[in-house]
Amino acid sequence: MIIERADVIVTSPDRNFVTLRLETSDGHVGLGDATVNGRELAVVSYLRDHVVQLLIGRDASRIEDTWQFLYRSAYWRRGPITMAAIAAVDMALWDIKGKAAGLPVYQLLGGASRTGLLAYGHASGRDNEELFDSVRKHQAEGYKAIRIQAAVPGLTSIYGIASNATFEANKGARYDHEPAQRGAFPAEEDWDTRSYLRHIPTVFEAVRNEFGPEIPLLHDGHHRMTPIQAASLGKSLEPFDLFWLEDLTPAENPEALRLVRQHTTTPLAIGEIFNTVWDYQQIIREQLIDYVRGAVTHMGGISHLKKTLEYAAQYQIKSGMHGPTDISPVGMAAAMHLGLSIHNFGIQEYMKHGAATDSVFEQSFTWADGMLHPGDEPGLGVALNLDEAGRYPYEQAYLPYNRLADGTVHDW
Ligand code: CS2
Ligand code: MG
Repeated sequence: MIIERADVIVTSPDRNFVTLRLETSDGHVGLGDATVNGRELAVVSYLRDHVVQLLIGRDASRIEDTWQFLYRSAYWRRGPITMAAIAAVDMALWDIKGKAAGLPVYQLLGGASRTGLLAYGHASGRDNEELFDSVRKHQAEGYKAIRIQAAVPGLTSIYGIASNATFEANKGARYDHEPAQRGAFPAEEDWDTRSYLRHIPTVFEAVRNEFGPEIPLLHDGHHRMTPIQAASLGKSLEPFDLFWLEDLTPAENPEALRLVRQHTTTPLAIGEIFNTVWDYQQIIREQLIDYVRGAVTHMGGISHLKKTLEYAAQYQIKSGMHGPTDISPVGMAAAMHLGLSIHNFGIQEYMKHGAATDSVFEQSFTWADGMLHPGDEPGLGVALNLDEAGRYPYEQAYLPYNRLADGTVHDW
């Protein structure tokens, strides 16, 4: 099972995706997701210019050895670009191993630990009425757990909220900048943490009054608070029994969560921009979080995220893998196989991809009654339609950024 061919495919059906496609001497094809939202071509270069030639002629069955070789031989370790490139190779090799064995990848990882994966979707609205519509739309699509993001009075545009046109088009199932906005410069939004902290508890109170106590509710703070502000938010949301509060403080200082923990029992999730187990080491050991947000795509692949989650399991910390649409269908499939097999699965984020994306990536996962299942096709269960992929060339796109009222650039 020798790797004979390695191609990096960039396609932009609803958004940009970077996919590594490996072919072996015995005819197996393996796919890996290497998409880093807004910085896609950096990973393309890392793979095409530095990795592909190292793969040709290697034994495709040696997944762990290939991971260690790519990680340790580069000298420059960690970081989103390196770890997404390694992730793509790792995913593609698991895909090939599954195909060679005639088994879905979750069987190679130990088999199913559950019947399906509880998934959450993203509801948003400019006011409570719109937000309720968006929650109802998600419930009608089967979602049993829902992330709640709301506009803040006085702020004209904030991330995660659908504006007029977007809301009308999809009842809040997609928001502005989802997918990232195509163009040569990022859009600018505004931000004010004090207004946000005043407003958000009123939104959760209204949602609980409307939808009752049972539905698991989540919220994302997008790294915008100081530790004491984050502590205050966690405390003020305690009466509304959140499933988790995500990314409250900037990820560079994970020990900031110590202070948040001292003040609130609201469960905490972090790590969608983390790349290795070392980013998590301290906050797992000190039990400063409840959910690991890392994506297979950004955490060095199935092999490395599995190790991270097994370390987390020793501390009763569960998975909450990142799953917005910038995780490609290949990355989502990898998350589903891993999530199905580990003991400490928590929840899976799931934003549906668009029709064009689904035509490029033929998928075999199922979505029923609020639960995902990767299916039983050998490997990851995703096929890349190269003709369709070729119809959607790369287009530059950026996530937005935000400024305070006085013009200061704020945290993402
Ligand atoms: C978000 C993402 O899904 C989430 O929790 O934080 O939408 C995030 O903004 C994008 O994935 C950025 O690439
Ligand atoms: Mg997030």
